[in-house]
Amino acid sequence: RKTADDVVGILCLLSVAAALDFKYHHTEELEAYLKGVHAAYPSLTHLHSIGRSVEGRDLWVLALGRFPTHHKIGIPEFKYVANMHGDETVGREILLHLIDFLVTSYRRDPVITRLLNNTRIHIMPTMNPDGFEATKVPDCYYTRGRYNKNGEDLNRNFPDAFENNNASIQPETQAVMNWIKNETFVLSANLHGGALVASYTFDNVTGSLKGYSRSPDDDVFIHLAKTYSFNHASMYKGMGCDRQTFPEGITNGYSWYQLEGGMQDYNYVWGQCFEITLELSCCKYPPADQLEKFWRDNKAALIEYIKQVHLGVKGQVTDRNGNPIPNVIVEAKGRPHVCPYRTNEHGEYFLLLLPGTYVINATVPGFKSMLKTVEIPDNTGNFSALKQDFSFSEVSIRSRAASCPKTPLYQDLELASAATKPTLHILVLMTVMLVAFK
Ligand SMILES: *[C@@H]1O[C@H](CO)[C@@H](O)[C@H](O)[C@H]1NC(C)=O
Ligand SMILES: *[C@@H]1O[C@H](CO)[C@@H](O)[C@H](O)[C@H]1NC(C)=O
Ligand SMILES: *[C@@H]1O[C@H](CO)[C@@H](O)[C@H](O)[C@H]1NC(C)=O
Ligand SMILES: *[C@@H]1O[C@H](CO)[C@@H](O)[C@H](O)[C@H]1NC(C)=O
Ligand SMILES: *[C@@H]1O[C@H](CO)[C@@H](O)[C@H](O)[C@H]1NC(C)=O
Ligand SMILES: CC(=O)N[C@H]1CO[C@H](CO)[C@@H](O)[C@@H]1O
Ligand SMILES: [Zn+2]
Repeated sequence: RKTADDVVGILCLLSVAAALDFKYHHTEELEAYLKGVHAAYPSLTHLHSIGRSVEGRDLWVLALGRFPTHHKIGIPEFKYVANMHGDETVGREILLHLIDFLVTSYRRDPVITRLLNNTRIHIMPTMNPDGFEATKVPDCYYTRGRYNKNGEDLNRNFPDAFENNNASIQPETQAVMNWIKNETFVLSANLHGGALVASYTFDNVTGSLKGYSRSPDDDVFIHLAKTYSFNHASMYKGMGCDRQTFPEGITNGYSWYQLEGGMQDYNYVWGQCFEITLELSCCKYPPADQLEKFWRDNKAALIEYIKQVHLGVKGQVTDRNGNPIPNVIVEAKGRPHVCPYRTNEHGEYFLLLLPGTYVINATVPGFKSMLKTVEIPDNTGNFSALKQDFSFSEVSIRSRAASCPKTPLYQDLELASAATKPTLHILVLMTVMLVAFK
């Protein structure tokens, strides 16, 4: 059943597809492409800038989904961010091809249709447009274009959970921090180049831990990283680059090398969002004639990874009258986050968990916790996490907003005394876990 709209859509689609060849898209071409996609698919996409770079370039985000302009209760938010290091360019281009693939597959491919009907996908092709434009001579190894215009490494620029990060927060970083605060992101990946591996949190540690910096959700992170590496054409083989090897194509961030102020730890600790870092090419800025192969090698992995946003359990916390309660602490027993995960303004929570039996604990401080045992199936293929709502028997109860400081949480632990900090036992537990798994 073809309507006039469809025909117009297809014509636009052809022109958009024709415009997207395998080459590098500089700022103007990138903007033209994103605007063209939005014009061709106005009800499936939402294009907005979340801020500006030091040199005033827009930080574009294209949101895709059945409800692209706003959050819908029960629909998880997913994001991909690329080109944070301006001279690492593969992610920037393959995200444009991912956009093309998603919009052209909607209502044609049943899996992509269900994915877009049940997920809101945010795509930021470049977080460092100034660094990209500053890279005049493509180089496989390293150029000044890695940094933003102020010479700051954006992946060392976020507040750090372990160490006071003294770097001054850059406009690009601040924009992403505001964006993370604005949306209930559940899952994310940060696309880099210069290696071939999927790396997961933590990147830093407290104390002098050797070898591995384990988060309470280590099993989930390993699953997420493997989902990418095993759906990639070769990452899972673990060959890496330059004789560097990574078994199964994954690594704990800290095991590989320690860094402070990275975006993935920030997402996990303060953003309630599980993020991994994907290193997609040995050569940071490869010739354009290799881009088609990079897209082919990553396409299935990019899609399978998005589906993982439907792992685990989600639901709403309400009072006796059915009114949602924001800021309720909802965590799986035995997996305390250093800064406890809380419900959003709609009283929603999302917890990424592998299949198994868990006790979910919903707590409004000052009230009795509600505990529910859930059996989580392997349901990512259903495009919905298990649903488990909580209804408190009181009315009009309030939970105060999270008071997670931007100062290093783990350092606080070392400095403060147990008597002065109410949240300290969680921190202690966390640290004990970190040390115990050493
Ligand atoms: C996706 O959503 C559209 C719009 O509501 C609907 O027409 C279509 O049936 C849905 N498709 C699937 C596979 O869920
Ligand atoms: C950061 O600043 C704090 C306070 O000014 C100082 O104590 C600390 O040593 C600094 N850290 C680094 C890594 O420079
Ligand atoms: C935050 O959300 C509001 C309301 O949807 C929107 O107007 C604003 O642009 C968003 N800001 C960012 C940084 O995403
Ligand atoms: C439930 O969570 C709250 C807040 O994090 C905590 O104080 C309480 O001990 C937890 N209850 C159980 C049984 O784990
Ligand atoms: C997927 O959804 C169908 C229909 O709602 C349900 O019967 C099935 O058990 C679900 N499968 C999983 C693995 O959750
Ligand atoms: C507490 C701790 O180990 N912090 C480290 C975080 O990473 C920075 C940068 O590598 C180190 O200087 C810190 O010691
Ligand atoms: Zn990088």
